This record gives sequence, C-alpha cells and structure tokens, in this order.
Amino acid sequence: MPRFRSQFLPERRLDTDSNCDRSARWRARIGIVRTSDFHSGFRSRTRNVDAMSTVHVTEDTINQARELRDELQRFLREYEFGMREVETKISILRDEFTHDHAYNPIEHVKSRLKSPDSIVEKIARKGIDEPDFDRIRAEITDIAGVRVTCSFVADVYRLFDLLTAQDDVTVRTVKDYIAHPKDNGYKSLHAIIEVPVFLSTGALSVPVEVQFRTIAMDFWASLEHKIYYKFSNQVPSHLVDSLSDAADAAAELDSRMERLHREAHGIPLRQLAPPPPPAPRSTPPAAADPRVVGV
Ligand code: 0O2
Repeated sequence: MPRFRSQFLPERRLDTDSNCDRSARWRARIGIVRTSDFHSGFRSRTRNVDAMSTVHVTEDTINQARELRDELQRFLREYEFGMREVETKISILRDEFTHDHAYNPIEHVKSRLKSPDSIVEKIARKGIDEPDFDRIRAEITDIAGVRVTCSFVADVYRLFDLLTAQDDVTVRTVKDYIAHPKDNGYKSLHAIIEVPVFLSTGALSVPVEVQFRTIAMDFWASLEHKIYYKFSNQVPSHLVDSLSDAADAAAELDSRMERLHREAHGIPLRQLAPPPPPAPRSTPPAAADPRVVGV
C-alpha cells in the first residue's frame, strides 16, 4: 500500500476543514497546492508531527488524483489549441501586411494560458459555487489569452476588424477600454472570440480573449500591474494620481506619433471609422456598461 509522508495531509483533508475557503477546496479537488498553503500546512504539521507522522493513501485515492490531473491537462490543452489558432491567424495577417502592403501594424504578440492558481482565484472572485469543468468553461472566458500590441490606435481597430471578420471567428463580447478607459486610465480593446479547434473526437469551439493595444498602452498597463503587485493592491494615492497622469501622457503620445506617421506617409486622417469619443473619467459605468458590446 503506497504511503505518503504526512506533509501532504493538510491539502488532502481540506474538504472537511471548517475554515478552508472555496478556492482552497477547489485547488484540493484539482490537485493544486499553492506555496502558501504548503507552508502553512507545514507549520501546523510540525506541531502535530508526534501525533501523526504518516498517512495511508489508498490505491483508489491515487487513481482519482491521476484522473483529475489528466482531466485538468485535457481541459487546458483545449485552450492551448484555441490560443494557437488565434496566434496563427494573427501571424498570417502580420506576414500578409508585411509582404503585400510593405507595412507591419503589429509590434509584438504575447500569449498565455491562465495558470490553475489564477483560474481558482477567478472562480472565487466570481463567486462560482461548486465549480466543475463545464461551469468553468461557461463562466471563465479568458483562460486562453492573446495580446496584440500595435503601433497605432488605428492599427488596433484595423486588426480587430480583420480578425473578427473571418468566417470561422465568432465574437462573444467586446470591451472597448480605448473609447471608454477605465477610471485608473487603463486602455485596451478586449474581445472574447470563439475559434474552432478540430480534434480527433470532433470540432470544439474554444473561447480566447484577445487584447489589442498600442505600445504606449502596453507600457502603461505593464507598469501599473507591477505597481499594484508591489503594493498588494494598496497603492498610495499620489502614485494612483501619477499613474492617471501617465495614462494621459501615453494617450497624448499615441495621437502625436500617429499624426507624425500619417504626415510622413501622406495617409489621410482616419481611413477607418474613428472610435466613439472617450467617456469622461469621472462617469461611473452605467447600468448597461457602454464598454461591453454583446455580439
Ligand atoms: P491576467 O494576468 O492578464 O490573466 P470578466 O472576465 O469579464 O468577467 P475581467 O477579468 O475583469 O472580468 O475582464 P476585463 O476587464 O476584460 O479584464 C481582463 C484582463 O484585462 C485582465 O486579466 C488584465 O490582463 C487586463 N486588465 C483589465 N483591467 C486592467 C487594469 O486596470 N490594469 C492592467 N494592468 N490590466 C488590466 P486578469 O485576469 O486580471 O489578469
């Protein structure tokens, strides 16, 4: 009979632990141990080490754990395939632009699969009770994410139009944080699209979040993210104000650079329809959020 050292005990017993949170229970179900859980488990363990030095784990438990692990890997693979479909589409657009129009509107593309920990945090944030894989599929749409950084705002909308006009792409929602920046100054165009993935078992429609933004927006978002991480979301108010000023400066730089580029290349202003004017920063999102466009 396989035996595990008692260091694994706290996670195995989370289901019956009265003070465990929803997300910890789910992590336990899908077999994820966060470092912090491990350390707190280790501390309580060392206190009880005399009472319980080993725990017996049955063959059944191990088989269940293996099944869950395999199911989680299959689940994440679907998103990885969807993400790769979108990456290919973007890369084809980039190559076509480069060769046929002698212009590359894309500065860089980054993709990521949400980590299991981050999925668990989002489950808790959204208050999803008793989550299972189907529920997560339905409720969490940004497990696969592709971020496309463009040179100019017009390129952002052009890329969005070209990608979402493709026959096999279905647009689920669009959040236009460029036309309607978030209160903190965050700007980006977010689209949840669905793309077909063809597996040996048949076709699947996989949601992928695509974020389109300019270099200046990307620079700002990345700094803002680091600052929030450093201060654990309790950012001093003077830094919040500075970030807001920096967002304005980034927007000003975007429009200056685009003007310069158009002037240098003799491109008329806005060949594409301009986005609607930005909402005033102080306006609270209306009941029906104007940034969210259900399609
Ligand atoms: P990560 O690490 O990128 O995965 P919803 O999914 O619609 O229920 P959510 O997740 O708030 O709710 O959606 P939204 O507003 O479209 O934001 C999704 C992603 O946009 C975030 O993912 C960030 O990547 C980015 N984002 C949104 N707001 C901000 C912001 O104020 N600052 C920065 N730097 N990025 C932002 P995650 O899941 O938070 O993180």
